[in-house]
Amino acid sequence: MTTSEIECRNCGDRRLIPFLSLGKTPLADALVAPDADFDLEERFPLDVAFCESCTQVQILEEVSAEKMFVDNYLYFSSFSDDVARHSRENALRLIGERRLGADSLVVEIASNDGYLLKNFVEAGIPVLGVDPAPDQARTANERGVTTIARFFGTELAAELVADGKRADVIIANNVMAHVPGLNDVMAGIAMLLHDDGIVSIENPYVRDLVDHGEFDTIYHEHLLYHSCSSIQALANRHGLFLNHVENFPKLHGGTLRWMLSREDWKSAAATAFLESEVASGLSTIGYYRDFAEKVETIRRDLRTLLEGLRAEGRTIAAYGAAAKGATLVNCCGLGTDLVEFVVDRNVHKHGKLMPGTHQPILGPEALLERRPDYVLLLAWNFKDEIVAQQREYLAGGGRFIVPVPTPEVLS
Ligand code: DWN
Repeated sequence: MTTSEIECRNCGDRRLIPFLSLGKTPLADALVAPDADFDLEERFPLDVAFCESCTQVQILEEVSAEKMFVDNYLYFSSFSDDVARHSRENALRLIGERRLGADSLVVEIASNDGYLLKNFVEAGIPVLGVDPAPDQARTANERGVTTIARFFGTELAAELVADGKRADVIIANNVMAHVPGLNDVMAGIAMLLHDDGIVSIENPYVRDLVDHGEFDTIYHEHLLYHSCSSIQALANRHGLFLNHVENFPKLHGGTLRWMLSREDWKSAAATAFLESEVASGLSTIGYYRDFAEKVETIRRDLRTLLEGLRAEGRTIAAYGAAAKGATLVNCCGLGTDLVEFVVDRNVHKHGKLMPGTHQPILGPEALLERRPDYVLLLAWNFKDEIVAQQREYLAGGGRFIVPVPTPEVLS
Protein backbone atom coordinates (compact mmCIF):
# COMPACT_ATOMS: atom_id res chain seq x y z
CA MET A 1 0.00 0.00 0.00
CA THR A 2 1.53 3.35 -0.99
CA THR A 3 1.25 6.15 1.48
CA SER A 4 -0.76 8.14 -1.06
CA GLU A 5 -3.61 5.69 -0.30
CA ILE A 6 -3.36 6.36 3.44
CA GLU A 7 -5.23 9.29 4.97
CA CYS A 8 -3.71 11.36 7.77
CA ARG A 9 -5.54 10.48 11.01
CA ASN A 10 -5.67 14.16 11.95
CA CYS A 11 -6.61 16.10 8.78
CA GLY A 12 -7.47 13.32 6.30
CA ASP A 13 -4.96 14.55 3.71
CA ARG A 14 -2.93 12.00 1.74
CA ARG A 15 0.43 13.76 1.84
CA LEU A 16 2.08 11.39 4.34
CA ILE A 17 5.88 11.13 4.07
CA PRO A 18 7.45 8.04 5.78
CA PHE A 19 10.74 8.81 7.58
CA LEU A 20 11.47 5.83 9.85
CA SER A 21 10.93 2.08 9.61
CA LEU A 22 11.44 -0.13 12.68
CA GLY A 23 10.59 -3.34 10.82
CA LYS A 24 7.88 -5.75 11.96
CA THR A 25 7.49 -5.90 15.73
CA PRO A 26 5.17 -7.73 18.17
CA LEU A 27 2.54 -5.68 20.04
CA ALA A 28 4.41 -3.90 22.82
CA ASP A 29 2.05 -4.87 25.66
CA ALA A 30 1.27 -8.36 24.33
CA LEU A 31 3.26 -10.21 26.97
CA VAL A 32 3.69 -13.88 26.14
CA ALA A 33 2.57 -16.87 28.22
CA PRO A 34 5.51 -19.23 28.90
CA ASP A 35 3.68 -22.14 27.26
CA ALA A 36 2.61 -20.15 24.18
CA ASP A 37 3.53 -21.25 20.67
CA PHE A 38 6.08 -18.53 19.78
CA ASP A 39 5.55 -19.18 16.07
CA LEU A 40 2.00 -17.81 16.46
CA GLU A 41 3.22 -14.49 17.91
CA GLU A 42 1.91 -11.70 15.66
CA ARG A 43 4.21 -9.00 14.29
CA PHE A 44 3.15 -5.85 12.46
CA PRO A 45 5.03 -3.23 10.40
CA LEU A 46 6.16 -0.26 12.48
CA ASP A 47 6.71 2.66 10.08
CA VAL A 48 6.43 6.35 10.97
CA ALA A 49 5.31 9.18 8.67
CA PHE A 50 4.86 12.98 8.73
CA CYS A 51 1.78 14.74 7.34
CA GLU A 52 2.83 17.71 5.22
CA SER A 53 -0.65 19.20 5.55
CA CYS A 54 -1.18 19.35 9.35
CA THR A 55 2.31 18.28 10.67
CA GLN A 56 0.86 15.22 12.45
CA VAL A 57 3.47 12.47 13.00
CA GLN A 58 1.89 9.01 12.98
CA ILE A 59 2.52 5.32 12.29
CA LEU A 60 1.08 3.87 9.12
CA GLU A 61 -0.08 0.45 10.41
CA GLU A 62 -3.33 0.26 12.39
CA VAL A 63 -3.86 -2.66 14.77
CA SER A 64 -7.31 -3.28 16.25
CA ALA A 65 -7.81 -1.27 19.44
CA GLU A 66 -9.71 -4.23 20.94
CA LYS A 67 -6.65 -6.44 20.39
CA MET A 68 -4.36 -3.87 22.04
CA PHE A 69 -6.45 -2.46 24.89
CA VAL A 70 -9.17 -4.98 25.70
CA ASP A 71 -7.72 -8.44 25.27
CA ASN A 72 -5.52 -8.85 28.37
CA TYR A 73 -4.14 -5.27 28.59
CA LEU A 74 -1.77 -5.32 31.55
CA TYR A 75 -0.77 -1.64 31.95
CA PHE A 76 -1.92 -0.23 35.32
CA SER A 77 -1.00 3.43 35.87
CA SER A 78 -0.73 3.06 39.65
CA PHE A 79 2.67 1.34 39.57
CA SER A 80 4.56 4.63 39.38
CA ASP A 81 4.86 6.93 42.39
CA ASP A 82 6.02 9.74 40.08
CA VAL A 83 2.87 9.40 37.96
CA ALA A 84 0.70 9.28 41.09
CA ARG A 85 2.32 12.48 42.42
CA HIS A 86 2.03 14.24 39.04
CA SER A 87 -1.64 13.23 38.75
CA ARG A 88 -2.49 14.42 42.26
CA GLU A 89 -0.88 17.79 41.60
CA ASN A 90 -2.84 18.04 38.34
CA ALA A 91 -6.14 17.25 40.09
CA LEU A 92 -5.67 19.58 43.07
CA ARG A 93 -4.71 22.44 40.76
CA LEU A 94 -7.79 21.94 38.56
CA ILE A 95 -10.03 21.77 41.64
CA GLY A 96 -8.69 25.13 42.81
CA GLU A 97 -8.43 26.94 39.49
CA ARG A 98 -11.81 25.77 38.19
CA ARG A 99 -13.51 26.07 41.60
CA LEU A 100 -14.86 22.53 41.24
CA GLY A 101 -17.41 21.29 43.74
CA ALA A 102 -20.26 18.86 44.35
CA ASP A 103 -22.21 20.14 41.32
CA SER A 104 -19.23 19.80 38.95
CA LEU A 105 -18.40 16.85 36.71
CA VAL A 106 -14.89 15.72 35.78
CA VAL A 107 -14.62 13.18 32.96
CA GLU A 108 -11.39 11.33 32.19
CA ILE A 109 -10.87 9.47 28.93
CA ALA A 110 -8.57 6.42 29.34
CA SER A 111 -8.89 6.66 33.12
CA ASN A 112 -7.14 3.27 33.62
CA ASP A 113 -7.41 2.12 37.27
CA GLY A 114 -8.70 5.43 38.63
CA TYR A 115 -5.20 6.58 39.58
CA LEU A 116 -6.04 10.23 38.73
CA LEU A 117 -9.81 10.55 39.25
CA LYS A 118 -9.53 9.18 42.79
CA ASN A 119 -8.13 12.58 43.78
CA PHE A 120 -11.36 14.29 42.68
CA VAL A 121 -13.48 11.63 44.42
CA GLU A 122 -11.58 12.28 47.66
CA ALA A 123 -12.46 15.99 47.28
CA GLY A 124 -16.17 15.15 46.88
CA ILE A 125 -16.26 16.05 43.18
CA PRO A 126 -18.39 13.86 40.86
CA VAL A 127 -16.32 12.00 38.26
CA LEU A 128 -16.78 9.67 35.35
CA GLY A 129 -13.96 7.49 34.06
CA VAL A 130 -14.04 5.97 30.59
CA ASP A 131 -11.66 3.11 29.77
CA PRO A 132 -12.18 0.06 27.53
CA ALA A 133 -9.75 -2.16 29.48
CA PRO A 134 -12.06 -4.33 31.65
CA ASP A 135 -9.61 -5.15 34.45
CA GLN A 136 -8.53 -1.54 34.88
CA ALA A 137 -12.17 -0.32 34.82
CA ARG A 138 -13.10 -2.93 37.42
CA THR A 139 -10.21 -1.88 39.65
CA ALA A 140 -11.32 1.76 39.36
CA ASN A 141 -14.96 0.97 40.26
CA GLU A 142 -13.76 -1.12 43.21
CA ARG A 143 -11.84 1.94 44.50
CA GLY A 144 -14.94 4.15 44.16
CA VAL A 145 -14.13 5.79 40.82
CA THR A 146 -17.25 5.44 38.64
CA THR A 147 -15.94 4.06 35.36
CA ILE A 148 -17.52 2.91 32.09
CA ALA A 149 -15.60 0.14 30.31
CA ARG A 150 -16.02 1.51 26.77
CA PHE A 151 -14.08 3.41 24.13
CA PHE A 152 -14.85 7.15 24.15
CA GLY A 153 -16.23 8.90 21.06
CA THR A 154 -19.26 10.75 19.74
CA GLU A 155 -21.56 7.75 20.37
CA LEU A 156 -20.82 7.63 24.10
CA ALA A 157 -20.68 11.46 24.33
CA ALA A 158 -24.17 11.72 22.79
CA GLU A 159 -25.51 9.17 25.31
CA LEU A 160 -24.02 11.11 28.21
CA VAL A 161 -25.39 14.46 26.95
CA ALA A 162 -28.81 12.87 26.41
CA ASP A 163 -28.55 11.72 30.04
CA GLY A 164 -28.11 15.36 31.08
CA LYS A 165 -24.33 15.19 31.62
CA ARG A 166 -21.91 17.98 30.53
CA ALA A 167 -18.32 18.06 31.76
CA ASP A 168 -16.68 21.04 33.47
CA VAL A 169 -13.30 19.39 32.96
CA ILE A 170 -12.36 16.67 30.48
CA ILE A 171 -8.97 15.05 31.03
CA ALA A 172 -7.31 12.95 28.32
CA ASN A 173 -3.83 11.89 29.41
CA ASN A 174 -1.84 9.43 27.29
CA VAL A 175 -4.80 8.62 25.08
CA MET A 176 -4.80 11.15 22.21
CA ALA A 177 -1.77 9.27 20.89
CA HIS A 178 -3.66 5.98 20.97
CA VAL A 179 -6.95 6.59 19.18
CA PRO A 180 -7.44 5.67 15.52
CA GLY A 181 -10.61 7.78 15.49
CA LEU A 182 -8.81 10.94 16.62
CA ASN A 183 -11.45 13.27 15.19
CA ASP A 184 -14.32 11.22 16.62
CA VAL A 185 -12.77 11.49 20.08
CA MET A 186 -12.22 15.25 19.76
CA ALA A 187 -15.76 15.70 18.39
CA GLY A 188 -17.05 13.73 21.40
CA ILE A 189 -15.04 15.95 23.72
CA ALA A 190 -16.56 19.07 22.11
CA MET A 191 -20.06 17.58 22.51
CA LEU A 192 -19.63 16.67 26.18
CA LEU A 193 -17.76 19.80 27.30
CA HIS A 194 -19.71 22.46 29.19
CA ASP A 195 -19.84 25.82 27.33
CA ASP A 196 -17.27 27.24 29.77
CA GLY A 197 -15.51 23.93 30.39
CA ILE A 198 -11.84 23.14 29.79
CA VAL A 199 -9.98 20.20 28.31
CA SER A 200 -6.60 19.02 29.64
CA ILE A 201 -4.64 16.74 27.31
CA GLU A 202 -1.22 15.24 28.12
CA ASN A 203 1.00 13.25 25.78
CA PRO A 204 4.70 12.74 25.20
CA TYR A 205 6.00 15.58 22.97
CA VAL A 206 7.18 14.54 19.50
CA ARG A 207 10.03 17.06 19.76
CA ASP A 208 11.51 15.26 22.80
CA LEU A 209 11.10 11.94 20.96
CA VAL A 210 13.21 13.20 18.07
CA ASP A 211 15.68 15.38 20.01
CA HIS A 212 16.42 12.67 22.62
CA GLY A 213 16.31 9.67 20.28
CA GLU A 214 13.37 8.12 22.13
CA PHE A 215 12.53 5.76 19.25
CA ASP A 216 11.52 3.06 21.76
CA THR A 217 8.39 5.08 22.60
CA ILE A 218 7.21 4.22 19.09
CA TYR A 219 4.89 1.20 19.15
CA HIS A 220 1.51 0.23 17.73
CA GLU A 221 -0.47 1.57 20.72
CA HIS A 222 1.00 4.99 19.90
CA LEU A 223 -0.60 5.72 16.56
CA LEU A 224 0.10 9.46 16.84
CA TYR A 225 3.01 11.63 18.03
CA HIS A 226 1.79 15.10 18.89
CA SER A 227 3.11 18.62 18.60
CA CYS A 228 1.42 21.87 19.57
CA SER A 229 0.61 22.53 15.93
CA SER A 230 -0.99 19.10 15.41
CA ILE A 231 -3.08 19.47 18.57
CA GLN A 232 -4.09 22.98 17.52
CA ALA A 233 -5.15 21.76 14.07
CA LEU A 234 -7.24 19.01 15.68
CA ALA A 235 -8.85 21.31 18.27
CA ASN A 236 -9.74 24.05 15.79
CA ARG A 237 -11.48 21.51 13.55
CA HIS A 238 -13.96 20.90 16.40
CA GLY A 239 -14.59 24.46 17.62
CA LEU A 240 -11.98 24.33 20.37
CA PHE A 241 -8.88 26.46 20.83
CA LEU A 242 -5.39 25.76 22.21
CA ASN A 243 -5.13 28.19 25.13
CA HIS A 244 -2.10 27.08 27.14
CA VAL A 245 0.84 24.64 27.08
CA GLU A 246 2.82 23.28 30.03
CA ASN A 247 6.04 21.29 29.79
CA PHE A 248 7.00 18.28 31.97
CA PRO A 249 10.43 17.30 30.61
CA LYS A 250 10.97 14.39 33.04
CA LEU A 251 7.57 12.70 32.55
CA HIS A 252 7.59 9.78 30.08
CA GLY A 253 10.66 11.22 28.38
CA GLY A 254 9.12 14.67 27.91
CA THR A 255 5.37 15.38 28.12
CA LEU A 256 3.32 18.44 27.22
CA ARG A 257 -0.01 19.38 28.74
CA TRP A 258 -2.32 21.17 26.29
CA MET A 259 -5.24 23.18 27.72
CA LEU A 260 -8.19 23.73 25.35
CA SER A 261 -11.54 25.53 25.60
CA ARG A 262 -14.21 27.16 23.45
CA GLU A 263 -12.57 30.54 24.03
CA ASP A 264 -10.01 31.73 21.46
CA TRP A 265 -7.04 33.04 23.48
CA LYS A 266 -3.39 31.99 23.88
CA SER A 267 -1.04 32.24 26.82
CA ALA A 268 2.51 33.41 26.25
CA ALA A 269 3.64 29.79 26.68
CA ALA A 270 1.28 28.53 23.97
CA THR A 271 2.43 31.25 21.58
CA ALA A 272 6.08 30.55 22.37
CA PHE A 273 5.73 26.81 21.78
CA LEU A 274 3.94 27.29 18.46
CA GLU A 275 6.48 29.87 17.28
CA SER A 276 9.36 27.64 18.37
CA GLU A 277 7.94 24.71 16.38
CA VAL A 278 7.91 26.84 13.24
CA ALA A 279 11.37 28.32 13.92
CA SER A 280 12.92 24.91 14.63
CA GLY A 281 11.43 23.32 11.52
CA LEU A 282 9.40 20.84 13.63
CA SER A 283 6.49 21.63 11.32
CA THR A 284 8.42 20.41 8.27
CA ILE A 285 9.63 16.98 7.16
CA GLY A 286 13.22 18.23 7.31
CA TYR A 287 13.22 17.96 11.09
CA TYR A 288 12.63 14.21 10.87
CA ARG A 289 14.87 13.40 7.91
CA ASP A 290 17.95 12.33 9.91
CA PHE A 291 16.04 10.70 12.78
CA ALA A 292 16.39 7.23 11.18
CA GLU A 293 20.17 7.70 11.16
CA LYS A 294 20.12 8.72 14.85
CA VAL A 295 18.08 5.60 15.68
CA GLU A 296 20.51 3.35 13.81
CA THR A 297 23.41 4.83 15.80
CA ILE A 298 21.66 4.16 19.11
CA ARG A 299 20.74 0.60 18.10
CA ARG A 300 24.32 -0.12 17.03
CA ASP A 301 25.97 1.47 20.06
CA LEU A 302 23.63 -0.30 22.51
CA ARG A 303 24.34 -3.73 20.99
CA THR A 304 28.10 -3.00 20.98
CA LEU A 305 27.98 -2.01 24.66
CA LEU A 306 25.99 -5.08 25.74
CA GLU A 307 27.94 -7.53 23.56
CA GLY A 308 31.19 -6.16 25.00
CA LEU A 309 30.00 -6.68 28.56
CA ARG A 310 28.85 -10.22 27.78
CA ALA A 311 32.22 -10.95 26.11
CA GLU A 312 33.82 -10.00 29.44
CA GLY A 313 31.60 -12.59 31.13
CA ARG A 314 29.29 -10.01 32.67
CA THR A 315 25.62 -10.81 33.29
CA ILE A 316 22.87 -8.43 32.15
CA ALA A 317 19.21 -8.13 33.14
CA ALA A 318 16.66 -5.36 32.50
CA TYR A 319 14.22 -3.29 34.57
CA GLY A 320 10.71 -2.42 33.33
CA ALA A 321 8.56 -4.73 31.20
CA ALA A 322 7.42 -1.50 29.59
CA ALA A 323 5.83 -1.12 26.17
CA LYS A 324 8.86 0.99 25.21
CA GLY A 325 11.02 -1.85 26.47
CA ALA A 326 9.41 -4.23 24.00
CA THR A 327 10.24 -1.90 21.11
CA LEU A 328 13.82 -1.55 22.33
CA VAL A 329 14.61 -5.25 22.81
CA ASN A 330 12.97 -6.20 19.51
CA CYS A 331 14.41 -3.37 17.38
CA CYS A 332 17.90 -3.87 18.84
CA GLY A 333 17.71 -7.69 18.74
CA LEU A 334 18.36 -8.04 22.49
CA GLY A 335 17.60 -11.72 23.01
CA THR A 336 18.05 -13.80 26.16
CA ASP A 337 21.68 -14.38 25.12
CA LEU A 338 22.31 -10.70 25.96
CA VAL A 339 19.55 -9.80 28.45
CA GLU A 340 18.65 -12.78 30.65
CA PHE A 341 15.48 -11.57 32.42
CA VAL A 342 13.38 -8.48 33.08
CA VAL A 343 12.03 -7.27 36.43
CA ASP A 344 8.92 -5.16 36.97
CA ARG A 345 6.81 -4.00 39.96
CA ASN A 346 3.54 -4.66 38.12
CA VAL A 347 2.51 -8.04 39.53
CA HIS A 348 0.11 -8.58 36.60
CA LYS A 349 3.20 -8.95 34.37
CA HIS A 350 5.04 -11.51 36.54
CA GLY A 351 5.39 -15.00 35.09
CA LYS A 352 4.96 -13.79 31.53
CA LEU A 353 7.61 -13.28 28.83
CA MET A 354 8.66 -10.13 26.92
CA PRO A 355 7.05 -9.86 23.48
CA GLY A 356 9.28 -11.18 20.71
CA THR A 357 12.47 -11.79 22.74
CA HIS A 358 10.79 -13.85 25.53
CA GLN A 359 12.81 -12.83 28.58
CA PRO A 360 10.99 -14.02 31.74
CA ILE A 361 9.41 -11.14 33.74
CA LEU A 362 10.10 -11.37 37.48
CA GLY A 363 9.62 -9.16 40.54
CA PRO A 364 12.31 -6.56 41.38
CA GLU A 365 13.52 -8.78 44.24
CA ALA A 366 15.17 -10.94 41.56
CA LEU A 367 17.88 -8.27 41.24
CA LEU A 368 19.05 -9.07 44.78
CA GLU A 369 18.53 -12.80 44.43
CA ARG A 370 20.42 -13.13 41.13
CA ARG A 371 22.71 -10.05 41.34
CA PRO A 372 23.20 -9.42 37.56
CA ASP A 373 26.29 -7.26 36.94
CA TYR A 374 24.27 -4.78 34.86
CA VAL A 375 20.60 -3.83 34.53
CA LEU A 376 19.35 -2.18 31.33
CA LEU A 377 16.75 0.46 32.24
CA LEU A 378 13.95 -0.26 29.77
CA ALA A 379 11.81 2.10 31.89
CA TRP A 380 14.45 4.82 31.65
CA ASN A 381 11.73 7.46 32.00
CA PHE A 382 11.52 6.43 35.67
CA LYS A 383 15.31 6.30 36.18
CA ASP A 384 15.37 8.43 39.35
CA GLU A 385 12.45 6.57 40.94
CA ILE A 386 13.89 3.15 40.12
CA VAL A 387 17.50 3.92 41.07
CA ALA A 388 16.25 5.29 44.42
CA GLN A 389 14.50 1.96 45.06
CA GLN A 390 17.50 -0.16 44.12
CA ARG A 391 20.16 1.23 46.47
CA GLU A 392 20.88 -2.25 47.91
CA TYR A 393 21.45 -3.64 44.41
CA LEU A 394 23.80 -0.72 43.63
CA ALA A 395 25.57 -1.06 47.00
CA GLY A 396 26.37 -4.64 46.03
CA GLY A 397 28.20 -3.42 42.94
CA GLY A 398 25.34 -3.55 40.44
CA ARG A 399 25.23 -0.96 37.66
CA PHE A 400 22.39 0.49 35.58
CA ILE A 401 22.56 1.14 31.83
CA VAL A 402 20.38 3.77 30.13
CA PRO A 403 19.67 3.15 26.43
CA VAL A 404 18.66 6.61 25.20
CA PRO A 405 19.63 9.24 24.15
CA THR A 406 23.08 7.64 24.33
CA PRO A 407 23.63 4.07 25.60
CA GLU A 408 25.78 4.42 28.74
CA VAL A 409 26.52 2.83 32.10
CA LEU A 410 25.30 5.10 34.90
CA SER A 411 28.14 6.12 37.24
O1 DWN B 1 1.05 5.55 26.72
C1 DWN B 1 1.36 4.65 27.51
C2 DWN B 1 2.34 4.90 28.59
C3 DWN B 1 1.91 6.14 29.36
O2 DWN B 1 2.37 3.83 29.46
C4 DWN B 1 0.77 3.32 27.38
N1 DWN B 1 0.52 3.12 25.96
C5 DWN B 1 1.60 2.17 27.85
C6 DWN B 1 2.58 2.56 28.85
O3 DWN B 1 3.84 2.61 28.23
P1 DWN B 1 5.06 1.98 29.02
O4 DWN B 1 4.69 0.56 29.42
O5 DWN B 1 6.31 2.18 28.26
O6 DWN B 1 4.98 2.90 30.29
P2 DWN B 1 5.80 3.01 31.56
O7 DWN B 1 4.89 3.56 32.58
O8 DWN B 1 7.05 3.74 31.25
O9 DWN B 1 6.18 1.50 31.98
C7 DWN B 1 6.97 1.40 33.13
C8 DWN B 1 7.03 -0.05 33.51
O10 DWN B 1 7.91 -0.14 34.61
C9 DWN B 1 5.67 -0.54 33.99
O11 DWN B 1 5.51 -1.91 33.65
C10 DWN B 1 5.76 -0.41 35.50
C11 DWN B 1 7.21 -0.63 35.77
N2 DWN B 1 7.75 0.10 36.91
C12 DWN B 1 8.43 -0.64 37.85
O12 DWN B 1 8.55 -1.87 37.73
N3 DWN B 1 8.95 -0.01 38.93
C13 DWN B 1 7.59 1.44 37.00
C14 DWN B 1 8.14 2.09 38.10
C15 DWN B 1 8.01 3.57 38.26
C16 DWN B 1 8.83 1.33 39.09
O13 DWN B 1 9.31 1.87 40.09
